[in-house]
Amino acid sequence: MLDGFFTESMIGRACEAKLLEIKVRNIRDWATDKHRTTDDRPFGGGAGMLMKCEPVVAAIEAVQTIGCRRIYLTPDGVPFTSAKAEELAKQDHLVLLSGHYEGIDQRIRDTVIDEEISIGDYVLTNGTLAAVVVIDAMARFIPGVLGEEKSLTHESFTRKLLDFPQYTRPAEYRGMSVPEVLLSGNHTEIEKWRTAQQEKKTRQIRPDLLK
Ligand code: 21W
Repeated sequence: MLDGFFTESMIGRACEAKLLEIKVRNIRDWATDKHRTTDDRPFGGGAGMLMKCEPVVAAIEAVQTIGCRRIYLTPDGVPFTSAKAEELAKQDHLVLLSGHYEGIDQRIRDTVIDEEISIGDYVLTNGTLAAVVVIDAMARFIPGVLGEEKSLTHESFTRKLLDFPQYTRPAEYRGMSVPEVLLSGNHTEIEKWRTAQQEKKTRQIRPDLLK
């Protein structure tokens, strides 16, 4: 699931260029019993299974380095933001733990986790995609990962406004014309129009961003 995404996409190219290194680990490799057990039933009852302390703690202790940040992806974590992505991009080494089953034994969090992140208020089936989201958003802040033409200063969430509408050829499609100003060549007017569109769209879709 992870290797596919990390070899394709912009992230794959960043890895080839040695801007980033990603290692995927399977907790099962740290299980010691003959069935390679990683889960067990919750004390106190309840549905589902929890990840056990021993294999998870052993896995993290095997990969951690001095000064690394150990992050658990969990629906009850701190909401992920662009600011967090930028902060994580400055770190030398991140260890991301994705939960499976109904969650993990609290003592894992208490011993080998530095911070907990949620990617939003919806429920996923497991934490794997959440780890991919965090890595993808973080990687864009590593110098060289975005192409030369793309620049972070032109990105919406550094300015806290939504994007303006964009058009390419043809100038007319199914009776819909490209706004006249974009064909005018007047760059001052184009900038003004784009900013006005951003403010209008942000007011409609995300008024919370304007506060
Ligand atoms: C979904 C795990 C539901 C656990 C008492 C305490 C990682 C995620 C996830 C998942 C439960 C993220 C319980 C946004 C997400 C993730 C899988 C339920 C039951 N009872 N960000 N806990 N949404 N999801 N826990 O789902 O692992 S980051």
